[in-house]
Amino acid sequence: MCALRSTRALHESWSVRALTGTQVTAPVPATVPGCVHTDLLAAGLIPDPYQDDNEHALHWIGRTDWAYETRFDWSDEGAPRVDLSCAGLDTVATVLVNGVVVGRTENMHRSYRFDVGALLTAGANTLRVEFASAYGYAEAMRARLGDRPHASVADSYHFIRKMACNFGWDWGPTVVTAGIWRPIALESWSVARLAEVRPRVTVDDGTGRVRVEVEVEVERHGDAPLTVTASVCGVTASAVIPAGERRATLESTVADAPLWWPRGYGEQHLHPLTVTLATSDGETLDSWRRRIGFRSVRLDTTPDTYGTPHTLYVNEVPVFVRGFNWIPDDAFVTRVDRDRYARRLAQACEANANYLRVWGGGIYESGDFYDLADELGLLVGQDFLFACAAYPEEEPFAAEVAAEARENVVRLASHPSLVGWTGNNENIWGYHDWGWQPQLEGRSWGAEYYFALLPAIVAELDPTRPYWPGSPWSGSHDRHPNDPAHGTTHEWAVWNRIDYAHYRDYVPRFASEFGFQAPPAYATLRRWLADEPLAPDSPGMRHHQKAPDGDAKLRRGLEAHLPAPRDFDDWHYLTQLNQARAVTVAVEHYRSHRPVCMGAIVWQLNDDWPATSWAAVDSEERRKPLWYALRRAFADRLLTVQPRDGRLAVVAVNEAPTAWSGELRVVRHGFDGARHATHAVDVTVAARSAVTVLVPEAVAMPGDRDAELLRASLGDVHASWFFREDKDIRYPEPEFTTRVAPVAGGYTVTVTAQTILRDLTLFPDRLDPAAYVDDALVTLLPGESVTLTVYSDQSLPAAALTSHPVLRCVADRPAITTLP
Ligand code: BMA
Repeated sequence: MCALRSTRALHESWSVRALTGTQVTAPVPATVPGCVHTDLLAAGLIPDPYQDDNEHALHWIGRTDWAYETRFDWSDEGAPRVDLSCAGLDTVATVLVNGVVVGRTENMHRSYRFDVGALLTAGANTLRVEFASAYGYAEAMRARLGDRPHASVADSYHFIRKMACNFGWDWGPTVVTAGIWRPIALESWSVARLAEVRPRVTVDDGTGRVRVEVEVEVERHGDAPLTVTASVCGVTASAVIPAGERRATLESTVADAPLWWPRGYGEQHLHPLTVTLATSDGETLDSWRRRIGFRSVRLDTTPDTYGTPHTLYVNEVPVFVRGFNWIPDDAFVTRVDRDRYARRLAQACEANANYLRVWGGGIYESGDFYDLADELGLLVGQDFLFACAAYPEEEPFAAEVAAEARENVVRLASHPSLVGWTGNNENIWGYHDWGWQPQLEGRSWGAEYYFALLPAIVAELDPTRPYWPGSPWSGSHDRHPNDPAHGTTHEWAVWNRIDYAHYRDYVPRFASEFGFQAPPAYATLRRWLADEPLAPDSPGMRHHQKAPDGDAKLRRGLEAHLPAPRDFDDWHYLTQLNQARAVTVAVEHYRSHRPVCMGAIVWQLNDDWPATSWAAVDSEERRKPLWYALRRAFADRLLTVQPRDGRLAVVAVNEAPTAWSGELRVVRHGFDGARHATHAVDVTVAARSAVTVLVPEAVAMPGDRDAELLRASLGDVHASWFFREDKDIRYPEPEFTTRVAPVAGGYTVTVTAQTILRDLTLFPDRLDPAAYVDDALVTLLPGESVTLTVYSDQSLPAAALTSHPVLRCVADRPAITTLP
């Protein structure tokens, strides 16, 4: 028999038409992979859903049934099997080839394969995929299975296996999509194909020997004996799969191969692994190739005197996790291409993060995302896709969840960056604490998934990776699921109810969520909102703030610390500053308590549309001041001033692989720059440890707390501490000189302070939307200077670059205009 294997993408000549409703009456050209919203937008039939409040007027799209259709020519090349392979259908789909139904699907998170050879004809063929309204499906399921509580602003998302945040979230729009969201192709093959390849890497941390086991499963057409071969690092293993059988395990041992390390811990060595399927005559039938990495991973949860740690070990080195929570980078996920993933992951790395948590209301992230994480050494924790709700365990959901979990655990198994699976986001907490139980009246809520099904699947298919039932989860049913002394913790009392100083009230073992909101960059607002003038409560601003009571929480958070904003520009700067301050208080507190605390994952890195949100980088890829603050707070070497037992201490935290030694100087300055008291001590901070130095009273006690600050320095790392809140300080009117010099790619802006300038920040996007700056939130004492580089290819007026509202500091108070 002649061996054939070919793939033909079917991404051309698609159209989409509405099957219900009256808004769209004719077929519209469609992009595949893609979704209906972006197709209607490209056709000029709808306004941009992200602009102003257009979202409201477009809800009908999610309530409409749609049909995607293409025609393609086909010539029979004699392959005994031709499969229609659908890598992702969103979501409730009926697939028809030449008018014949070949399958029905109801899970966006799975792929599907249909044997369509018998239906294809030489010449013209049609492929049609009909999508029923996701709302219609979810609401019917809810009616059948009984309602279940949920904690998000969205509705009915827990009754369909579809990206939850499509239904809206407290940072995202409601855009219930439909479409062919991942590649679709015809795959011709004969004899057999590789249905599943599952590499399992174990490293003997003692000898450094690496064992690569590859589990192979084939799909057959016919019964011939087969040969399967795996090659990695020059080692080849092969096995025969006898007639009638479908599985083989190939084992290789590799000696002296360089390991894969997280960034900051070593190199990211990746090794090609090739698996080939052949007939017994040696004719190749199929092949599979990925780059894998050699590393061990382990979660230490052995009880200690503080409770239950949650410490990640990679290659037996404990890693302090400095991370971001990751949400889909666009509510229309099909727009997120590899370049965009690359830019966003680079922004996480440049902020000195070493970890991304893929949050459970989004997707099992793409191959591109994981390939990039492998290359960058960014560790990834992937949630199973359950968020903030009680989920039904009845059919069809139990079977769908099992199938999607099995598929994605296998799909992602080759990626060394993936270091753990988590059962859900906040569902155990919600069940325990948020009044769900009386509403449920005994109905299922997902416990079987988190405590039985999912751990069993991970143990069976990927026993090398840790599984943790929830984020948060304390490790025991006998404890509160969000008990900070045990396991993972979400800190949301700050932001929702109490001031950010309360981050310091306790030490979590591993903070997997905490965060604070701020508006996106000014240029982002100007692009998406027509509000004239922009105001904190102008219509567009309100529409792009999805958090319940979000604006009041922003205001309350601000009032405790910063002067009252006098106009919109002031509000914008101060809320962004307050976000940076709040989150860095948490990160520095958590890091100062290593190794009791071994993880700080900020909510959230990115946005999925232009919004006031917890993100450090907005939807237009602009970095908020928080991003710059985190670059310092996440740096390997951190100096931080912390209250300790009624006194002040300087904590030097060193996550670098080498010791950090030098003279630690703590100086109490007057705002005029005078040195009132100094404490100097030699310190050595061993690699991956922290040293706490109490500041002597003579230095720590201010003479005039309205006009003094502490500054600590160790080498070129600095920390500062103010004795009062900015709102209570009578800063001198800011005086400074500036020098703007053109340089390749933009300008340098040198600011020399004549009075204290706190948290000096430049916002060049106000002059050129493409412009950005290399640093932010710099505090200068009189006589000190900073040189910032502004990147822009525009001609930016020096006067505008160096004055309000482009150049800001806390004491720079604009003339009063009115703030509604
Ligand atoms: C947690 C997250 C998200 C949410 C965030 C901010 O609940 O898991 O669901 O967006 O807080 O409220």
